[in-house]
Amino acid sequence: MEIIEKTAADIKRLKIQGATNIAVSALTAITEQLKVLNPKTVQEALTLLYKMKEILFQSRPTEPAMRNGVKYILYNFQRNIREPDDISELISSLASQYIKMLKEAKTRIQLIGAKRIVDGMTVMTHCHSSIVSGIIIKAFQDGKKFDVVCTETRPLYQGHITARELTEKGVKTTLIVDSAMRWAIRQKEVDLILVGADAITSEGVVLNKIGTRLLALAAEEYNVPFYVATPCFKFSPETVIGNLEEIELRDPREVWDNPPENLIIDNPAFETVARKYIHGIITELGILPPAYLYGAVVEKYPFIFSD
Ligand code: RUB
Repeated sequence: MEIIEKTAADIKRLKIQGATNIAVSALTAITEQLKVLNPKTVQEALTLLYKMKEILFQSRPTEPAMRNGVKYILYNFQRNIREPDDISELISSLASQYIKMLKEAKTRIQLIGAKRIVDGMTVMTHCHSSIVSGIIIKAFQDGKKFDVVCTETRPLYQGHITARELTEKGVKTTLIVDSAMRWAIRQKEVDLILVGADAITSEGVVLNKIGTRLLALAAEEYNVPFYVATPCFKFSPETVIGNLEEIELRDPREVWDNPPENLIIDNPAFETVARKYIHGIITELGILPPAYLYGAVVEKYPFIFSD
């Protein structure tokens, strides 16, 4: 399981970060690993898939886009009743289908989201979301003139990825420390906030990088529209039956590698944003009110609810 273990380790230490990148990398790793292991029977392939699932799911707990991708493979593979000629090839094509769905969703979200950015605006974001960066870059390439504010995102500075991606494309971008979030909304006269998502619950609650709820609260104070941009594949079906989406607690050494003895350091990766703070979720199915998302997922993606 060398390829899977390496990918899981890269996800855990954030060499691969962001829910979409994590899902794509995990499914690519499954394909590559199966090519090496080359299972000869359906049963053998299923045993390997379950083992890979276990390793990948342990890498980062708050990642339904990855979990739903593995589910997509298992759901469709188990419904393929004929013994396939080439098992690895079949699984590889299922992984590619899910990656394609993710990429098409991303393109559609960029088109929809970019329309919400108009000339003269200041747009703010937090952390690094490939979907949000995509929306901003699309609006910029459409010729819109606007400014962006992004947070640095302690402790691992994913905001630097956002800042680099945007400045490299020519977008006028200002970086702030996380605790200047509220200050920036007021002083930079922010008009629109766009954040990504790691998970969406049955109640329309969104989980995203720690600090996102604070940003939503500050947005409410200044009446700034707060939008989440995400494909529906981040829906967490476990939340329908009462389970809470787990919030990953990371290594305290990311916060301080040489702390004084007896100091307790908490390092949560994500937090929840209640739907009352979210003006809309920009998805591949359109801009949805948070409470509507569950119904849309049931209708469009039944595989998400399979065992
Ligand atoms: C990244 C993060 C991103 C979402 C969405 O956290 O919170 O907003 O994952 O990303 P981390 P995307 O850096 O801890 O993975 O829009 O690319 O799916």
